Amino acid sequence: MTRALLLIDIQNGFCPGGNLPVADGDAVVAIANRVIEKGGYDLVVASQDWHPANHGSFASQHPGKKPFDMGVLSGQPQVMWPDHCIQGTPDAEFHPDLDTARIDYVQRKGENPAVDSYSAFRDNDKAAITGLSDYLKSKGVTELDLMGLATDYCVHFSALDAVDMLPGAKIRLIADGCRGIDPKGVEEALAAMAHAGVEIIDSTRIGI
Ligand code: VGL
Ligand code: ZN
Repeated sequence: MTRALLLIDIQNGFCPGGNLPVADGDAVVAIANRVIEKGGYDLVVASQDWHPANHGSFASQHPGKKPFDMGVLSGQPQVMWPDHCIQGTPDAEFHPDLDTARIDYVQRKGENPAVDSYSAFRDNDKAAITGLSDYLKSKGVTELDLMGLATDYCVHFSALDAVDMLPGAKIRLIADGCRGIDPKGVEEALAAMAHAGVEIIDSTRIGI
């Protein structure tokens, strides 16, 4: 049994004061640190939203669009986001209080301006994968716990891809270690993850 923890996008950009803040997003940092310390994981991995300044998910790249309008990217409906997590800026850094010393592998994503990548495992159009599934398979990961930001976007699609791309592995969502953008979206995401076979747990179950 090889147990891994996947921390999704615990970055300044998704915390209060960031460019795409998730309400109470910074509340997940203390939970992440406790889970890292007490969880007894063999591996800790983290994803990092890492966009070029001209990323096609940014409303700023689409004349007439405002942040949170709908548009199209790579042939799919796409939320037009405010500019966020631009490579090399403080907005893209991990939250300063996150215990990054324990992170074994960082998966950057969203680098191709022509497609968004909510999932840490592959682009939204599923055409290109990141290195994360190969990395976790090379380590023989049989259990993956995940948590982070945002529940209804990057956590949601990372969890579904984990089920799909790590066949046979047990996937668990640490629900209290996540915060979302839209309450209705969070509810739907939790239902979709549970339906896909993701076990929904509470961080208080970790390390006791
Ligand atoms: C995310 C929207 C755009 C996320 C990333 O981390 O959930 N959401 N980019
Ligand atoms: Zn993004």
